[in-house]
Amino acid sequence: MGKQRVSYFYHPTCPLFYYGPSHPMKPHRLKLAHHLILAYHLYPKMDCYRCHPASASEMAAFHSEEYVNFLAKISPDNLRQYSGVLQKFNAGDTTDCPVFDGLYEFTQLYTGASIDGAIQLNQQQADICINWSGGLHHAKKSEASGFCYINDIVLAILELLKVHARVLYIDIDVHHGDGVEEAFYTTDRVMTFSLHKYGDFFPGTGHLQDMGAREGVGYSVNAPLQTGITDETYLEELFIPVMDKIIEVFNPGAIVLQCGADSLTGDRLGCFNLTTKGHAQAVRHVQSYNRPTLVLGGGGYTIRNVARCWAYETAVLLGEDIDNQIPFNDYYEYYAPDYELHLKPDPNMENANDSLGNIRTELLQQLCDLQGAPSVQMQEVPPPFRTVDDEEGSETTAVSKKQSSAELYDNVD
Ligand code: V1D
Ligand code: CA
Repeated sequence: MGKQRVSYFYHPTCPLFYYGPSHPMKPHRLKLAHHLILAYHLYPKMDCYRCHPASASEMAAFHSEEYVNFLAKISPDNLRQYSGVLQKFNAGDTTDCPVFDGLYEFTQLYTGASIDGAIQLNQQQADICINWSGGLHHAKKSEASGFCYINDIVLAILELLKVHARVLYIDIDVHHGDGVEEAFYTTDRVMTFSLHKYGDFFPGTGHLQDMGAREGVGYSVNAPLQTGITDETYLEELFIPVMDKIIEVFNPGAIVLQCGADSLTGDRLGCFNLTTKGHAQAVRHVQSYNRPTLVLGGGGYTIRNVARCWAYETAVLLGEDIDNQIPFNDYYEYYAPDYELHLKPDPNMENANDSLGNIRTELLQQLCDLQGAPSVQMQEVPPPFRTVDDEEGSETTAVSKKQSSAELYDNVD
């Protein structure tokens, strides 16, 4: 496989938003990751862009107008006037989704970057697009959920579907990718594959038997896992065999990979025992299929490890070897005491996954059953027709600004 062209989307304002002092979601982690990427000299090896802010009408391709208007208007200063709708839209201090200063602008930036990435893939300007600020997989059509407000993933997949007959979504965040699954539950044009902790864990969905409905039966793939899963079990017993079968039977034209880093060992909210190398091996394996791929962030609450993970995965996607010693950068002290890139598994954590063979067998059977279904067109089919409306819509409005190397040096924030 030759080197793939990688585009990287980063907006310097995105890390500045603040969910609040006791909230585990810290957009500041994006700045740590970006500074590691700069310090490892990865930026000259990719095309770097500042995204456009997504507009309300772009968001309304999936979300209800009423919900988008609410997000655009709500602020910490006018919260009291909105007490009724706050509950309806699951936002505010009593929920996981606080209303903080600049909330709407934050959603515009992380969403704009995912849409820009999808457009670049559609136009074959890049083979891989990276947006570590995206991947907010819990947001619903008219509801915030689990720290997520706008579902940038659903919007990016809708963009990819303008060109590709089938899109595969993969979710390695420790939480179930419920918002994306729900959005495409009844279609055979999007397959969703989520691996997640299941049982007494947010959001509570993602049972092995949840396979899709109507046209979409068999196209939702769920791997419910238990605490303490290790690299070897995750990859060899489940991720690789199931992924290989998905590619064989579904043959997607494009892939969206959500790389939530809360599946790493030592995460503040997560409970898996994956290392940076194991997490990145999943990314490398997806890359080996050589399809246009949008790579997104997601959860991740031990922020020094999130930065380690996403910087390393950027290097992996670029085909670059990087040193285990963290290079000096503005946030060097975060990486004390070892100042190393890679995480070691926790030797004291028990791996409670003893029936992965059964889960693997059931999922492989679910995928085999798709091969037998007479109505399914798995061969390469021409992409659906693009309408004039499509051409006039997102493609002309969504423009990301390419960053020169000099700008990146001068303005690393
Ligand atoms: F610990 C907290 C402190 C303050 C505010 C929220 C939390 C917290 C931790 N875990 N909230 C959660 C999860 N919510 C519940 C609630 C109890 N029920 C009423 C709901 O257990 C939400 C976890 C969200 C995970 C988000 C994500 O990592 O999947 C993500 N992916 O992309 C972006 C975020
Ligand atoms: Ca997941």
